[in-house]
Amino acid sequence: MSAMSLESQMKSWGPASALSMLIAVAMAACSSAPPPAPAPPPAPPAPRVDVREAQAVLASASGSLVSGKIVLTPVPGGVRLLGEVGGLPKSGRAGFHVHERGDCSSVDAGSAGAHFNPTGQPHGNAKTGPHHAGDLDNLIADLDGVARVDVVLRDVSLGGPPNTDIAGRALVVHAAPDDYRSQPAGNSGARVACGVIRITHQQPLPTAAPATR
Ligand SMILES: [Cu+2]
Ligand SMILES: [Zn+2]
Repeated sequence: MSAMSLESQMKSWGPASALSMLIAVAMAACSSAPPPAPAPPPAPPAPRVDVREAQAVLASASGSLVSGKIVLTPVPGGVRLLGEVGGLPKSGRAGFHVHERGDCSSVDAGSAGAHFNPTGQPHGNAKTGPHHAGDLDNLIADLDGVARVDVVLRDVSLGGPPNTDIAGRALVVHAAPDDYRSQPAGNSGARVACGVIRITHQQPLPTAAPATR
């Protein structure tokens, strides 16, 4: 196409065509503008887990022959303890508590600390009045010195808020029965077995927003 013919063609477009070109250019500029920045994602929530089971393997302490294993599972209103403790006095009774520290390392299990007591209550009977959250009924041994445990400890959790969570604390068996009255521990004597409550089955709970990293 010659210069002459291009010039004549541009003249033939007229003002209307020039306006169309301007609009087209303006629209192209609009469509190529960057999209607005997306809103920042919400902060990821704290990780949560659903604890299905924990176990405490009770090893002898204070030179005793007492040992056992307790499986702990969440139930409505508390935690169920199921298992056996052996090596107890035949047909005897023995104090049994959740203690506040999951540390059974000392020979007399003194490392497990006091009874789990997040609400500042006196020691007592879990069935009949004020008591530590970790207070349990005495173990009752059979003629072979074996106590079968199947009890629900109320108002505690596995993996719940720190003031209810017994995971990572210790189960302790004593040489003597708990009188459910004497302070601070029911006069139940030496600690003859101790086991840390360890989570064995758990799974993440779904969160409101997917993790961003
Ligand atoms: Cu105790
Ligand atoms: Zn107590």
